[in-house]
Amino acid sequence: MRTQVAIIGAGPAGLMLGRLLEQAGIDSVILERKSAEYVLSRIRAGVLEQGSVDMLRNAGVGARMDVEGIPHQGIELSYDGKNQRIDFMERIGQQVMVYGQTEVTHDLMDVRNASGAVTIYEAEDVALHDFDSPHPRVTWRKDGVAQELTCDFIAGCDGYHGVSRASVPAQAVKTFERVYPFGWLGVLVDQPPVSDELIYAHHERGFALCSMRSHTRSRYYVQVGADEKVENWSDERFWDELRSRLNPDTAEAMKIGASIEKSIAPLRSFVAEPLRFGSLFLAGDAAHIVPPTGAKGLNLAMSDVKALGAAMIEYYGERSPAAIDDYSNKVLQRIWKAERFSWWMTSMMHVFPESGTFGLRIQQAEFNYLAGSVAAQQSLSENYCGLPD
Ligand code: FAS
Ligand code: PHB
Repeated sequence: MRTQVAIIGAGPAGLMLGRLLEQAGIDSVILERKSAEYVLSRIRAGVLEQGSVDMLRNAGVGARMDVEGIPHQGIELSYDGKNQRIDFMERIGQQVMVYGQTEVTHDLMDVRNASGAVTIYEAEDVALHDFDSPHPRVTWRKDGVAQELTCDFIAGCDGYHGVSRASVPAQAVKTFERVYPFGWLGVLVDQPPVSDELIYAHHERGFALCSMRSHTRSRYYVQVGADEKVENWSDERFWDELRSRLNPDTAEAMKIGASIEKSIAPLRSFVAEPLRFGSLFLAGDAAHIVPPTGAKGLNLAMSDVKALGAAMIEYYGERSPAAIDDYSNKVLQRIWKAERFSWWMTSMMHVFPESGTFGLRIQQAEFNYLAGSVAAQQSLSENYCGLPD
């Protein structure tokens, strides 16, 4: 097989990149190790920055989001029972869109299927070859039959545990990582959200988040130990723990029910540098990971492929390598700013037992400064709603 761009991974990064290239008449093949059903079964992000909303609309994939998505003009922070609303619209005149990653992925899959572009699901043992040359190759097995794809570029959109970054010689890539001593236990439930907006809560028992997917489906999280196991958490235990971390009125108003999904996500901050290795480019979670506190993960993946897609379109259109040569430096600027914000929000809102009483006072001071400062609320707002590209 032959294509212009081989894309590894059919998550939001790979699918959006494929769409941007297809709109420019550039051929791509996506290789995904799981089935489409499995990819859609993973419950991930819930909040889209305006930049991601614009990308979906410009890619002709925004119609369902514009009907089912819920614009949000602020969030609620709850700190040991004290509430503080951050009004994005009042502070910076912007908003975000609540529309689940599952739906984004579904919409991107549908438009790719309709275009006839090739996506190979359940591709086994994907391997990257000769990306240090202008003639890279990808091999895999499908139904036991060995396959090969030759291409001009490989886009590694295969997430943190993917094969792309792992294929780069260790001495060629520098990694930066912080692993947090806790994870997020998340529950999806078909009950109306407890609040019109997201509630990020700090409590001495741990962080909690009240989010949603629609007016009838909610998404809730509690901070749990890094070694916690989901099988230790009955629905009843989860609801009791969640409500114990929220202010009494919110806890009282919460509508609980049987979980339709329950999982624990580990939290880490991670960046690989650089993000280009000859004909191989890394984008999305293959390149970086942020703790979900700042709702940046999916949005960073989108901004990565916006830059990578534009660079590849420039290369094929003008035969200019300028933008592909600048890709890594360009996106790393924005990646590190999102890493900073996600680390900052995680540091303020979670319980870090090892930080002691001094650490707790610093967290309280951080929140009190935020509650009393328009400038601080503007800063949180512009980071949460999305910094400029
Ligand atoms: P993805 O991981 O989504 O997609 C990579 C794809 O590559 C997958 O489909 C995978 O199967 C495939 N792949 C992997 N290895 C392969 C191989 N060898 N060959 C072929 N294909 C391969 N972000 C938020 O903003 N908010 C959240 O609440 C949030 N919650 C999260 C919870 C969890 C458990 C995880 C893991 C992440 C969460 N994230 C969240 C971040 C998440 O949304 C990512 O940022 C987003 O999925 C990034 O998209 P991709 O880069 O496309 O990577
Ligand atoms: C979610 O709805 O899954 C969600 C929302 C905001 C976050 C993290 C997760 O910061």
